[in-house]
Amino acid sequence: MGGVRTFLLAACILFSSAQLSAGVTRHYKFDITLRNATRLCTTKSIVTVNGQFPGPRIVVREGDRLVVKVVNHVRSDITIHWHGIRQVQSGWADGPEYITQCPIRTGQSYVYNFTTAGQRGTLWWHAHASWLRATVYGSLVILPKRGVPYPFARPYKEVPIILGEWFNADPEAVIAQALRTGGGPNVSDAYTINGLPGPLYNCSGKDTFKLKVKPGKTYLLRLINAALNDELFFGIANHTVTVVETDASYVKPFDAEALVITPGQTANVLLHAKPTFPNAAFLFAARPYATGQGTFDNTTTAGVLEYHNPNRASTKLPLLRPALPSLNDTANVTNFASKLRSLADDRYPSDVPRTVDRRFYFTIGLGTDPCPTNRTCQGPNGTKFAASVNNASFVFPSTALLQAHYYSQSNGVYTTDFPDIPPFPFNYTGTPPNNTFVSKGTKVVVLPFNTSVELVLQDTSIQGIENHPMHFHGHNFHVVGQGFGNYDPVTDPCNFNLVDPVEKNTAGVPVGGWLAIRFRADNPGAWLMHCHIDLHLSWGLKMVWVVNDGPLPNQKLPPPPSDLPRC
Ligand SMILES: *[C@@H]1O[C@H](CO)[C@@H](O)[C@H](O)[C@H]1NC(C)=O
Ligand SMILES: *[C@@H]1O[C@H](CO)[C@@H](O)[C@H](O)[C@H]1NC(C)=O
Ligand SMILES: *[C@@H]1O[C@H](CO)[C@@H](O)[C@H](O)[C@H]1NC(C)=O
Ligand SMILES: *[C@@H]1O[C@H](CO)[C@@H](O)[C@H](O)[C@H]1NC(C)=O
Ligand SMILES: *[C@@H]1O[C@H](CO)[C@@H](O)[C@H](O)[C@H]1NC(C)=O
Ligand SMILES: *[C@@H]1O[C@H](CO)[C@@H](O)[C@H](O)[C@H]1NC(C)=O
Ligand SMILES: *[C@@H]1O[C@H](CO)[C@@H](O)[C@H](O)[C@H]1NC(C)=O
Ligand SMILES: *[C@@H]1O[C@H](CO)[C@@H](O)[C@H](O)[C@H]1NC(C)=O
Ligand SMILES: *[C@@H]1O[C@H](CO)[C@@H](O)[C@H](O)[C@H]1NC(C)=O
Ligand SMILES: *[C@@H]1O[C@H](CO)[C@@H](O)[C@H](O)[C@H]1NC(C)=O
Ligand SMILES: *[C@@H]1O[C@H](CO)[C@@H](O)[C@H](O)[C@H]1NC(C)=O
Ligand SMILES: *[C@@H]1O[C@H](CO)[C@@H](O)[C@H](O)[C@H]1NC(C)=O
Ligand SMILES: [Cu+2]
Repeated sequence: MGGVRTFLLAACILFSSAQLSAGVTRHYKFDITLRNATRLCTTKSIVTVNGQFPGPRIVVREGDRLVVKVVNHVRSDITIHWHGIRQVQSGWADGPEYITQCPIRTGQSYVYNFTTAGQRGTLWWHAHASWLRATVYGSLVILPKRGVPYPFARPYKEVPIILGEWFNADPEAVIAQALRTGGGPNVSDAYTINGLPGPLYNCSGKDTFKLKVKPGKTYLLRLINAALNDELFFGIANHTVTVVETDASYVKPFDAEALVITPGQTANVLLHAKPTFPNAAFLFAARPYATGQGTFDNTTTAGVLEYHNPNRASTKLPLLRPALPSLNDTANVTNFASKLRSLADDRYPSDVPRTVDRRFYFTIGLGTDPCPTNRTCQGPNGTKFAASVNNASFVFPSTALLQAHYYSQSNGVYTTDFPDIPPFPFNYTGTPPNNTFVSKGTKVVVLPFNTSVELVLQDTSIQGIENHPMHFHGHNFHVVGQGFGNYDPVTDPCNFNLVDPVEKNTAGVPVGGWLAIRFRADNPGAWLMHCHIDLHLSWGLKMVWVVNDGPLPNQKLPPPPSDLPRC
């Protein structure tokens, strides 16, 4: 998609100088349509953008403005989220249904209009309504400004690699059935690389992503985990890669044989091709890091790394497989996470808050809802599965929360009593309490503009400990600490990293452990924080931070666009 390019008028003095940097406006049109797709010998109708799966690739430069007109031609309501985009003063373009907008109904359209100022790296976009992101996703690459180099050697080529999750069934029917019965959902049938399951599945050999490389060259792989419900290990046979960026923030480079990448995360890695033609081709593969109690899709997706040699038919070469960590190799995950450090140099300093205005302690995990009378339910002990933050299981309002906030009409839409700490203490990673029922509601935390926040996310053992990848909209956060067991507010802060903590928009809370993050609430709006495992999101593992306007003109949320969908 080329799109019209017009120069951005320096019209809006509401925007800070960083946002006014000379960028171009790039226009895209996203037509939400159905198409038939065949994988694993199963043909089915899928929801797509412009008939493409994966969806269109967006490549812009830092400072460019994106104007994307989304037109919904399918029966399902939809929204699009620009995952990792800060959306400073453009909260109306963030996308999560019933939080920043009502969904785009059949036949309706909505224009998402936002800048990429101050950001560079690999991000992505996806549907943020029900489970539609199973097929509605694509990469969003922000190149550095022209003339600004990467803080690593310039790669010969750049290759987006999107990991996905394929269901032979309709994903909408799968989550609908799970929510109705209260049990766990049917699992997916395959993982995919750029939409293709690869040769390790039956009836899939031709659906294999191939990456041809030249000896001696360096390739930048832009990895994205778009899978609905699974954290994944990724590795390439006989190659180590150098990790240089995660979640569109540069990191101190380090070598890895295998990566762990949670749903919602991205990672840029350098692949150094061998200096001479090897007598082999190499599989790169992804399979789950699984910590939950439920069943999961225990399969492996793979693509082929081929050295391009015009004198030799690569198909005859032996195909080597990577040795990925075992399914429950938490030590490997912890080791990988501990290596992630921000650059924290003169050019890319860390802006981790050194002082804290507000501290929060949130438990995250599963729980239960009672079974409706006269029904049988398939959750634990005949209940229904649920999930919560501080035992509050978030219920979508029937109108967009941000609109209610903007017009000061929260009454009947949301309440501001989200608890700062768990409502009843227990040994969070020990024996679960007898009563595992969650409380339901639409509760938010309200923060004055520019509050510096420290938040500890604590996994619980209710229905089993599990690694939860927590994603925050509208802000990046700094991971200042993590550990296993229950967080100790006296001793654990002594080990916090306030020098070069990694900056993320999505981070895994260790299985049976805790994660401490800091952020500055410098973006007025209503911002969802949630588990990026869509099943847990559907069960209620989400909450909202409302950040109030600041005193200055460039610290206020502008009025909603005139085409904002109505509920
Ligand atoms: C998908 O396939 C079905 C059955 O072959 C056909 O009726 C339908 O028109 C196709 N849909 C699209 C969007 O091509
Ligand atoms: C997008 O937003 C910018 C900044 O507010 C504004 O100048 C421009 O007119 C908007 N474009 C569209 C198509 O709405
Ligand atoms: C889930 O799996 C069960 C058992 O195989 C099957 O009967 C059911 O139709 C599946 N549900 C969906 C939504 O595909
Ligand atoms: C492939 O099909 C065979 C025969 O039907 C079956 O035994 C095997 O488990 C299948 N493998 C996978 C990965 O689905
Ligand atoms: C791949 O790695 C294996 C195990 O380390 C080694 O035996 C083999 O020689 C390597 N092959 C190539 C082509 O690099
Ligand atoms: C997952 O699959 C592997 C083989 O592919 C098998 O060895 C392992 O037992 C399976 N694990 C689970 C938990 O199903
Ligand atoms: C991982 O799984 C293996 C095989 O299922 C089991 O023996 C081992 O105890 C598990 N390790 C952990 C850390 O759970
Ligand atoms: C993680 O797994 C990879 C691939 O199996 C292995 O090379 C590496 O040594 C492991 N690291 C740790 C810390 O277990
Ligand atoms: C439950 O079923 C009983 C017997 O069939 C019926 O009398 C009762 O009204 C039902 N209750 C509800 C809430 O539907
Ligand atoms: C299910 O209920 C039984 C008896 O009421 C109880 O002993 C058991 O702990 C419960 N299990 C769970 C997973 O809640
Ligand atoms: C909490 O539970 C864990 C695991 O059973 C146990 O090791 C720990 O001692 C318990 N902590 C307290 C304070 O009881
Ligand atoms: C939980 O239930 C068990 C068995 O009914 C009982 O012995 C125990 O005291 C209960 N624990 C709490 C904290 O209520
Ligand atoms: Cu989760």
